[in-house]
Amino acid sequence: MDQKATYRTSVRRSTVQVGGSPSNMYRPEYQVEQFGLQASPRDTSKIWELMDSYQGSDKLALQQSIVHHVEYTLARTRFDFSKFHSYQALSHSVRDRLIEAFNDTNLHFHQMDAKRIYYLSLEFLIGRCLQNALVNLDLEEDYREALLDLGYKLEELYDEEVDPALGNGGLGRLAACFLDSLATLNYPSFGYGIRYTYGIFKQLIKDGYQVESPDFWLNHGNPWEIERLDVQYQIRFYGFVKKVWDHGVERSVWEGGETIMARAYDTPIPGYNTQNTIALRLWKSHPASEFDFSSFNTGDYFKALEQRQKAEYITSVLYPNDSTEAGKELRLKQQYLLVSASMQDIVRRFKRRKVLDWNAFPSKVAVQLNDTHPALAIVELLRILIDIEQLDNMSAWQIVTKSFNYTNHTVLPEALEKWGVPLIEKLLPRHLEIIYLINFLFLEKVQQKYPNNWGKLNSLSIVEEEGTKKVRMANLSIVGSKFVNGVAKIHTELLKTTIFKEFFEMHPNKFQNKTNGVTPRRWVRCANPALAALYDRVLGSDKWVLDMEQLKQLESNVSDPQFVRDFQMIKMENKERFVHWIRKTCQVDLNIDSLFDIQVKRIHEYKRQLMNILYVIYRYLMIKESTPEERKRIVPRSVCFGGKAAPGYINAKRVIKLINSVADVINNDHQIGDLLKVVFMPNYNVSNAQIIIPAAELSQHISTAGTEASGTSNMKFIMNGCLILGTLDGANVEIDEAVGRENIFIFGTQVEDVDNMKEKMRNTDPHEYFPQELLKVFTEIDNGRFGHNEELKWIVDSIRYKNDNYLVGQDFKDYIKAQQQVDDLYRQPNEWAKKSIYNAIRSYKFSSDRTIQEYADEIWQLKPIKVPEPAAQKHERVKGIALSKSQQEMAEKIKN
Ligand code: NBG
Repeated sequence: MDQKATYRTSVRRSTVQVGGSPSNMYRPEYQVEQFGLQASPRDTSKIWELMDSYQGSDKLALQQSIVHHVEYTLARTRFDFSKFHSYQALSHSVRDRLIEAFNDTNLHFHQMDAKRIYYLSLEFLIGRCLQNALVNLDLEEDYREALLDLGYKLEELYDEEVDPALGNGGLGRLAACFLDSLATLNYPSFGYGIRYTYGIFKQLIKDGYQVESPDFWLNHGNPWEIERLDVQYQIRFYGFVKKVWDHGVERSVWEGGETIMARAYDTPIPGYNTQNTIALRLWKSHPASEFDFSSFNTGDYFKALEQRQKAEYITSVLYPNDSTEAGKELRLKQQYLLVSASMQDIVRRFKRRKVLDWNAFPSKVAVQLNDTHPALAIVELLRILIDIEQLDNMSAWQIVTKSFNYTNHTVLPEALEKWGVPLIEKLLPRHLEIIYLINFLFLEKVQQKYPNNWGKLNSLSIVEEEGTKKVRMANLSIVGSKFVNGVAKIHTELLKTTIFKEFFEMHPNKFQNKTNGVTPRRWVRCANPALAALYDRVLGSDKWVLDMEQLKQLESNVSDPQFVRDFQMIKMENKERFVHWIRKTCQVDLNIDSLFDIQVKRIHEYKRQLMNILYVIYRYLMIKESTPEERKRIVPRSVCFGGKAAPGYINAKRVIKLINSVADVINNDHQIGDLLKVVFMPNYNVSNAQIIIPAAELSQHISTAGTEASGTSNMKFIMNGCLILGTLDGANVEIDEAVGRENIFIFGTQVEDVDNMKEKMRNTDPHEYFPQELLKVFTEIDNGRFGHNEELKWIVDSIRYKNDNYLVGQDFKDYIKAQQQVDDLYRQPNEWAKKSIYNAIRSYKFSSDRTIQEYADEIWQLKPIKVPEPAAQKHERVKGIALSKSQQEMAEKIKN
């Protein structure tokens, strides 16, 4: 079993070279001249020779490398190192191997003068790195064995890693899945983001309330990043624009204000089963100079230090996307820092080409804007091209609009970014001028197409004129981009028919759909190793990890009772792991035979966690009223919630309180026993998602139709063999198509009826509008059944008087019906298992490999470039592009 998809394992494992010394696998050879670099006056042949092979991967080599780091990196003695130190030493050892592949990749892309895609995002929710790196490098087994001899279990060390949480939710996690697929599919690419000192806050639950505490994830160092002291760019804020005449042309010079530095920190992102290892480059702000000498000389030492701190403050904290971030100067500074440093880096890389031809820029650079947060990159590139590189306005604009693309992730009007003109004018005066220039050029076109149509001009304009003038970042992004995409079919349709209707009418070909996806490496292979092993065994190899469509072959296995039993066993083991974790983190004992029903995602009114908990109350009341005979037929349930509420989002925080209050009552009601349990799992993040998702049997994705752009956890759940209870919203629509209506529980108002239903809700007496089942639940809450707490009443009030904008009341009856179908099916374990399996093996469309392939073909026009694999013989190693025909053949032979 376990035949590997490529020769890689055999190459790595055949490197039996005793000692921590280099293996006998050779690295590709590149010549300095090929880089257009100055040949060094020194003879570098010795250095090349010393660096021409890889580190060994046999057991002894791995052990030696671990203990090497214990002593020389961590400076611990053999008597004095803990589990955490072992994790650190192990990580450094893995990092060494990552860096080899990373350096080879960078050299190779450079040498091939590859077109690259740059993914700009204010958030990257990458989660833990160790296991992912081991799996992608195919070294998990080797390290597991190596560690056993040293007295450590690999899995225990995984738990020592802090979870880098540099994102809020779906948008940041999507960016992380995309990087994994970009590396795996050998696409030349970079992720650019911010190295926040504090990630998303840690969520604690005290007395049922959410309490936020800072996430200082760097407390114990971060072995996965490489600090690039030599990659720094100056970033300017404030100041003024000076106009100068230069050979009869008026030029703008942005001067004065403050400058700081952005410094690069690279995290290597390895592909699966390939040498290709790309960079996630995160920027951290630093003071421009070590000291403000003027204050220093006047004796104001502390003022000088204060300046330093002010600069560092810019990248200190990730904003937890809520209303409080709107209009915040610091947030705008973060956005500008990211885009300015990244665009300077991209331009520098482009200028290293032998011949400088700006028109070639779009054939070498594609930039993807992850939502509008990095939209200023459009303006920044224009500034660089016009003010610094001295291109004329029109040529610069041509280059920019061929290089950028924009992904929209929401249709909720309150989430569309706008920045006040006065703030931009103060912080980025030159950029405001350029925005006006872009708008002028664009509105001229609008005027040509729709003469004197003020309505059109008004809604298409980048600048909103009503009240305080604002810059509409979505409009800027659309105007400055070649392509605009939504993240699921239904979402893209809504973009075209609602919020971006007028843009779509003007430029129909600009709009595309790219349904989201998730990486099967992290979400199946790492999170659910037993399921992965079952696939390997039945399919005869692990090729499915790279080509999820292979899972189609398993359709016929669904009628094989042994296969179904294997699947059930795996689910049971994952449930056990989960029960254990819940006991530890929530002090609740779950009934392993109950249906594990899970809703994990940010808490938001549109996601309707409220509807879920109101149903739980309804179910509780039903159990209480049932006769002993009826009880026997009740399906036991464990309903688990997880997710953070933005600190300023009062209604969301109240929902958390309600869930906890209900849990308190139900879990302590002896009459209920094991029939119903409710848990709120604190601090939902990537690493606990890896425990939660594989254990789920039912997962809820129940947003009001038309509100959830896509959702991505729905994809992770089905990949792990879980049924969905959901509305026809976001990617659920495509999941429904993929798995078949008989394998999913769909309910609720459909998107085309939502407006009518809202209208009906506003025009109907609440006593008629809300079904009896729900009114009964309201009464229990009002009466203090879950505590005499005003806030619980306010939650009910938030929807009770014609404010039910997310249609909880409208959909409740249908939801109860769907829940009954869930129970009916769960009473037939075999049927349940089969349907779960169909979900898993029909989930292939939702691999982020498929998504990235579509972006590459249809948006970026990007070709994969595979980094040469290690060569077994010195003379066989790949010599970059200078390869002769016979060498190429040789290289091919090694590959096959
Ligand atoms: C979120 C949507 C999700 C979607 C992710 C990733 C934002 C602004 N949007 O539905 O709410 O799955 O983006 O596309 O975070």
